[in-house]
Amino acid sequence: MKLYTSPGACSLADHIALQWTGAPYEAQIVSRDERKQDWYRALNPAGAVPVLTEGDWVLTQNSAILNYIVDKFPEAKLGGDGTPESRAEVNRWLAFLNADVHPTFHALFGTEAYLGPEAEAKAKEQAKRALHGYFKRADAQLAGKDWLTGSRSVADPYLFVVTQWAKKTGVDLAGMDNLAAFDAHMAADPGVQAALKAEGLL
Ligand SMILES: N[C@@H](CCC(=O)N[C@@H](CS)C(=O)NCC(=O)O)C(=O)O
Repeated sequence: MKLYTSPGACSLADHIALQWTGAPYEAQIVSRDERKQDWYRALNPAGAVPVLTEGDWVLTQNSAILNYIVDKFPEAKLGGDGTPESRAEVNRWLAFLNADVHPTFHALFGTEAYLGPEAEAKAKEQAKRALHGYFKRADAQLAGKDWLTGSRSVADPYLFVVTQWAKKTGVDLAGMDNLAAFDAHMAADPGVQAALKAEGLL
């Protein structure tokens, strides 16, 4: 199994999840330039990470890859506590992270520069406001918990990744003490540290 990842991108979530499984895998770091090349576009026409391959089989889309890791390595228990309800909770938070939180960062990563400086600044401001609300929801969910859904799951590394983006882009996380505690214990986790090291981030 091989994961294509770029340093600190959403694919870091898959990288951490693979570390947590304890199973053998290969991680290939791909640069922005490499993602534009034909060989990479053949794997993912979108030119995006993550991509996961198993022999000739190619899987894209972060939530699909994270769910595949859950199903492929059931002994790692990264998809809830075994009940359909807890699995649904993991998927609820994955959807929140992948469909709500992640795309809201686009404005902060400069994808709206085509709008011109004034509209872009407004888009950034609006994105920061929306993200503040999203992170407050995650902070409330983490009250009294070490992990988003109570037990360690594939949603946790995704939250960790977007929290790093929030810190870098100046999203207001003040007073979100549960999120800060989560961020600190994730940063101290050996699997997280191994993935960060492999991506040249530690
Ligand atoms: N819907 C895709 C989005 C993936 C995505 O946004 N990947 C970013 C990194 S976090 C990327 O590779 N962007 C480069 C690009 O799209 O050219 C998924 O969930 O996997």
